[in-house]
Amino acid sequence: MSRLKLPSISPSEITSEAVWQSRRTWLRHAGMGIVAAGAGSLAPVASSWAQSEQALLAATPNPDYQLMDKPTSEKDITSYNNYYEFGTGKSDPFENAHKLQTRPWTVSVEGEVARPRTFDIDDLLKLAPIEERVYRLRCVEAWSMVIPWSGYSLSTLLKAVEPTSKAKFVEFTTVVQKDNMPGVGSRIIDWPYVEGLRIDEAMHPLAMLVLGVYGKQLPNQNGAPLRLVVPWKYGFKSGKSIVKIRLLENMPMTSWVKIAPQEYGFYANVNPQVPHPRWSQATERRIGDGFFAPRVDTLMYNGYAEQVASLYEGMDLRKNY
Ligand SMILES: Nc1nc2c(c(=O)[nH]1)N[C@H]1C(S)=C(S)[C@@H](COP(=O)(O)O)O[C@H]1N2
Ligand SMILES: [Mo]
Repeated sequence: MSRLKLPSISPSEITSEAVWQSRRTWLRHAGMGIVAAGAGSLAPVASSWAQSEQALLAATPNPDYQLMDKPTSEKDITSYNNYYEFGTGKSDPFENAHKLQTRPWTVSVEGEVARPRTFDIDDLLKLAPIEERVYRLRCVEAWSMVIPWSGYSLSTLLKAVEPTSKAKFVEFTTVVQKDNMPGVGSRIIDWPYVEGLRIDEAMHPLAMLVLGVYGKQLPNQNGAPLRLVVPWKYGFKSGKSIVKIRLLENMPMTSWVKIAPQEYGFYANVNPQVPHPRWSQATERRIGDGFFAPRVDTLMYNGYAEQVASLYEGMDLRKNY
């Protein structure tokens, strides 16, 4: 009888996505009530995308932030991106972001706070335990992904600087490195890319300061070394490679509102009932599902209504889009 021959896989061939998937299986067996997605496939990756060489970032899965949705592959998450500083094509960030300098890196937190402070990225990596949370990401262009982010609530950082009673809004400014960013020569955006939140949105536990993805530090194209992720809003609210956070009394002007205020609002909450002036927001294309896969219904607040709807009680969501 011939012996059963298992394919031997060298450590360099094991994608961290596969490692991540086996950890999910372990979690399920450990009885944490999480349904892991089907076993990670070890399908060969396209030659243009190899296992990324990001440093590992240990993160503990937070059982309060998991999803039944199948996670998007690490390959898709790191090669299909919006990061206009590196070009407007979906593969431009993957192709061009290697030039971004992510060390040394500081984030200045200032404005209406009792204790303004400049944090070094290494301080931010240690400010709170790093959690893994699986969130949906819904781009305003009507595609979406399911992403296992690593980080902690933005509120942890904001509390550390003690917002004053005048702090009603938070402004996020992202990095400009002219020599390293081929996209900033174009005039589409008046760089730097600036985004903002109301203070109660910023303090909501779902709003996340993200330092990693799939158990590794963030790849540059995903916003290294740190970014924001606000899962109930369209993806453009989640600024990448943040260098400055300002707490303000008044609503800040933000990049997309400046470009086209009739198309992009300050709130930008995911809302299938309010179409973009040029396309419907009722459904979305899940990246990785294949070209012929049916579109997915877009959920109110991207599926986070139970957690965030109360923030917008009494607001006209057609006006405050
Ligand atoms: N600095 C900066 N941040 C940005 C963008 C950008 O062009 N520049 N694009 C936004 C948009 S439109 C989306 S959908 C998300 C995409 O994040 P991902 O590429 O990690 O999926 O990043 C957001 N953050
Ligand atoms: Mo987007």
